[in-house]
Amino acid sequence: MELPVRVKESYEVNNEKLGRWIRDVAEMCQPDAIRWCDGSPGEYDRLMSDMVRRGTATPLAKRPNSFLFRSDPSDVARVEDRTFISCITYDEVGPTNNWINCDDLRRTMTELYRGCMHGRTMYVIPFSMGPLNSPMAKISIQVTDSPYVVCSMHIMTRVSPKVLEALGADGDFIKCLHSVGAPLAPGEEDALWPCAPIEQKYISHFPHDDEIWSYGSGYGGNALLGKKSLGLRIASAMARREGWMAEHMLILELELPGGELHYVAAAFPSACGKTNLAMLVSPLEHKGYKVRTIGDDIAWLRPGPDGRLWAVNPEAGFFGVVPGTGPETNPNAMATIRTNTIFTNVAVTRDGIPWWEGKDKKPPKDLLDWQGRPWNGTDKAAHPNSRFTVQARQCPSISPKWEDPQGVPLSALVFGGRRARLAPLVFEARDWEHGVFVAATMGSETTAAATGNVGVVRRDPMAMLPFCGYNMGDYFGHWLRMGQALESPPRIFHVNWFRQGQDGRFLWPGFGQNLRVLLWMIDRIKGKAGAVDTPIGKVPRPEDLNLEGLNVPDSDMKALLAVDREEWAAEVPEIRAFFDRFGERLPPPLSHSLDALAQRLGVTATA
Ligand code: OXD
Ligand code: MN
Repeated sequence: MELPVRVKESYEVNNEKLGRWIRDVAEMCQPDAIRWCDGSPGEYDRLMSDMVRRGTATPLAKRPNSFLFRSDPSDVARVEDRTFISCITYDEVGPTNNWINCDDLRRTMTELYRGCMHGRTMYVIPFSMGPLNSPMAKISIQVTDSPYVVCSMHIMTRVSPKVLEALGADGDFIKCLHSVGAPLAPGEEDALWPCAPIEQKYISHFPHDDEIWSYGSGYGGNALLGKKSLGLRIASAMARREGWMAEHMLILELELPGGELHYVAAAFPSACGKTNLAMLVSPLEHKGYKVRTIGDDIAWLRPGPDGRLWAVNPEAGFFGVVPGTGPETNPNAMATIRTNTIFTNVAVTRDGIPWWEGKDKKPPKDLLDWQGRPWNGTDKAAHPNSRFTVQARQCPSISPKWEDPQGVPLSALVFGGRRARLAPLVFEARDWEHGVFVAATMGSETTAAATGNVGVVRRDPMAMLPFCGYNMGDYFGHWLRMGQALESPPRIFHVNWFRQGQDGRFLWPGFGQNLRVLLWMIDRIKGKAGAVDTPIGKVPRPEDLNLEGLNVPDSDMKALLAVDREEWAAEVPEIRAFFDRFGERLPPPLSHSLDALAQRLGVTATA
């Protein structure tokens, strides 16, 4: 069939599958125009100027080339309830994912997509996750009707005509289809943040087809499909097929005095400090301990020919939570977002200075809140899930290795949650299998990164609960198998920066001081640091940590490292109940690890 508008604009599309897909999508969505994106600064500037003219974007003062966007109040976070992994059978996606049979879901969404781009331009974005010259790179095409998404994809991924060259005439690509789901009638004025009502929002993944269909939201992980949808959900399913892993992890580089380098990847649930840890400023820099950033959210891991696990950051930018980012908590992030940054849902002064809780001690006068209303001084001025979008290369702590096509070899994997009680500051798993058990059973209090209740403890295995593209029972099995494929696997640790005293005070200063915990890990790996064996794993004594110059009272240190048998015993039936949800898909070694934990704690392992 003939297209309603020209498909080819700036370059030839000689990949037949791509041409056909774009034609089919255009026929279904019926945009007024189609534009192929080239990822150039000129394209970014043109789209941004257009959004400023229409009032969607506001230029910020004193921050060159930076803009404020305000989303619709109904569209402020990932919508986990409306996120689907769609295969033929429920068993393939398992109990922790939302499932709809793929044919049914495609039928429902096709009806929504029909004519959904009326009055809008359809942008075609060729992008790569991972440096294009990396063996880990994945080529993808996102179609979207949101210019905000195009600009964000410029920052977060590698958008370039070179991607089409790499695709060639018959290469395969991951299909990412996105629409804000708000067609315009002729002459109808557009909303400042068009989106669809919640019951029409769908973030759907078809792992068998390497395809994503997102409808109705323009925000973050719902709409920037390279990130959670491709980088984690589709990638995790591909990784299982291909023998690698896609994980919700930051990657950092740790330099020791004398220049020895170690790489650490760490998985924490959303809004639990991955960006802060990745950009940590070393309090022991004068002693030669430095930290540099490789990535802050996603790690693609594969066994290297040397038997170690190698990590690549597939993203090109940071989509970070703004509140809580300040000169003390994360000076590197503050420096990163001084220019060329998109801010979404922060507060702003009347003269255009952005503001958020945690930026500085006192809010300025005359503040407009994230919805543009005069701030009432009581509610949050910035939305708790307000975000910055900025290129990684702007980060002062970025490592020269961050775009290495081979990635970096990992010394340690770290898992952690937000737990007011229970989990000590740090402990080490006995071996890979026990580490997989520790990671599979980690719990964390929920945050504002997803819609729903905040502060409720939920099991979030490997921080992947919302991001695993297949049955998590099988995912645990894949983790166990990967360990067997590694001759020198990274050591596995668990941390909790958020433990509180009886008085509700955080016991650990966190942020830069987390370096001391990383140093203990490296010393453990080198056989240089002590630890006590406890039922949950190996825990340092205060004297095993480098606490030089740090002012944490002895009683707090003791409380931070305490393992309370009764509290842990209470976890056992909860873990058992969680495991039971996977039925026969639960790998037996995990069940055995639970039995062994119960035995060490002196309790029985039944629910
Ligand atoms: C994110 C998230 O945006 O985890 O990184 O929600
Ligand atoms: Mn994340």
